[in-house]
Amino acid sequence: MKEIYFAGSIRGGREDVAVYEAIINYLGKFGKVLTEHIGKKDLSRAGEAGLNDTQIHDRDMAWISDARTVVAEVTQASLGVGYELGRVVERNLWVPRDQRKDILCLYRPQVDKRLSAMINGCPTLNKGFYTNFDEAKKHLDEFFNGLKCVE
Ligand code: 6K6
Repeated sequence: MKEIYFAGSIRGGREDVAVYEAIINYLGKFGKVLTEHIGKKDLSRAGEAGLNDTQIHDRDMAWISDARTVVAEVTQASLGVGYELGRVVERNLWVPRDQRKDILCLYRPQVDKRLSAMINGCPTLNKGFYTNFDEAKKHLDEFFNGLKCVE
């Protein structure tokens, strides 16, 4: 089964954790989600027990490397999510086409949380704007059905 790296805000703010949980559950249709903990309500801004920041960084980068796709919910701005997306976009520039990771950024347009130009303006990031969960699911269906090889 193909692996999916889901990215969502942690220290950037946990206001959207219920949205992350719903997306992660739906992603189970398409593959194994490596980062289910991001949708857990008991994962607060405070921290994940037992791992220091270096261990978290190195583990997450290894998971990104393993993943076939990256799906990010980017409505709640997060330095960590932006960093992860930047690392994958950069990596895609240097690897053969068949090793590139497809990336989808889901965003709920809001006047007080405008999407960063660095995400919205990046041509190799797919963007899915949505206002309700049915629309998010439609973006996910289109994204995964459009991949050349999904198991
Ligand atoms: C849990 C709660 C607070 O700190 C933790 C442990 N930290 C993390 N655990 C797992 N992934 C993390 C952690 N901190 C950042 N990340 C990765 O960066 C996740 O994959 C998220 O996609 C992203 C969130 O970054 P911030 O800047 O919002 O924390």
